[in-house]
Amino acid sequence: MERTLIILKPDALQRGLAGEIIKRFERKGLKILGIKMMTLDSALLAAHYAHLTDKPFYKGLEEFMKSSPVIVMALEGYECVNSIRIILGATNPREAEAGTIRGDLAIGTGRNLVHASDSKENGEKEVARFFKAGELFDYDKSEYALIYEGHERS
Ligand code: DAT
Ligand code: MG
Repeated sequence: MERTLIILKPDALQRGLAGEIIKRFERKGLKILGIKMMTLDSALLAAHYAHLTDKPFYKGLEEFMKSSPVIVMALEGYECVNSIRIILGATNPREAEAGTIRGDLAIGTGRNLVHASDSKENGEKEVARFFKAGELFDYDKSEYALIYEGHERS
């Protein structure tokens, strides 16, 4: 199954929205493989946001992401990368659909609450970048039988 790296950014923690956001992923039926709190440093951010380091807003993005701790999560689910991006909504929260995390809870592009991987390949890479092997848990989720058809969970 696919994996996605989620980061609940400093604004999510500062605004007390961590539970609200995690709830939305849990009720979808996604499995939490790993979850922890950490502080991000410049080197990790430069690797994570390598596609953005030459953008004019990068310095501000880096400072913001270092401004307080974040919660990182590794989530698993069938074709979950795309479903999570749909739950998250557009990068610019003012263009995000109502019902999405960003559409419901955010306004500023640079304060859009959550990161989620944007492809299956990046999901694998990003989970490996943020989690050590011992921090990811391999376990059966009993509700899988109710959430998936057999071929989807094999
Ligand atoms: P996403 O987070 O939806 O995957 P992205 O990878 O293009 O979007 O950008 C990463 C983050 O960088 C984004 O969540 C917020 C910030 N960002 C992107 N474009 C921005 C802009 N034009 N102004 C300010 N921050 C921006
Ligand atoms: Mg992105």
